[in-house]
Amino acid sequence: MADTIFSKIINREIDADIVYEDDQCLAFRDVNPQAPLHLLLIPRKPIEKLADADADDQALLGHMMLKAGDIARAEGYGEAFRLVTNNGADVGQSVFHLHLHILAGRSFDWPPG
Ligand code: IU
Repeated sequence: MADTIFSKIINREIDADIVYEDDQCLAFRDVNPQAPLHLLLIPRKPIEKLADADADDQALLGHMMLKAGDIARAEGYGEAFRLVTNNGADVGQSVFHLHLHILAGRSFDWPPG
């Protein structure tokens, strides 16, 4: 997988406002927030998108889902947040390192646009 801006954030080659990290993942504030809370939660492991994860990644993905809730709670939005992952350019993925958008702090439409 090619290096992305997110691998540079993981490697501390560029700055980001990191709000959480552990040995498997980290979360930082999106530079172009779409809601009062807009974080990106990424695995340290370079996986381009969700569909490229495999059975070996089961524990990692479960860990990230649970951490997303923990992080939203720590940010004060534990009862109402949205998780989004764009899987592929056709649905809006622009950075090809798997990431969960954690969004909260306003109402959201359904279905999403
Ligand atoms: P997407 O699902 O791949 O479209 O989301 C990529 C997100 O990464 C998007 O919300 C950008 O604002 C965000 N982002 C960032 O936070 N920092 C960066 O340096 C770059 C993109 I490039």
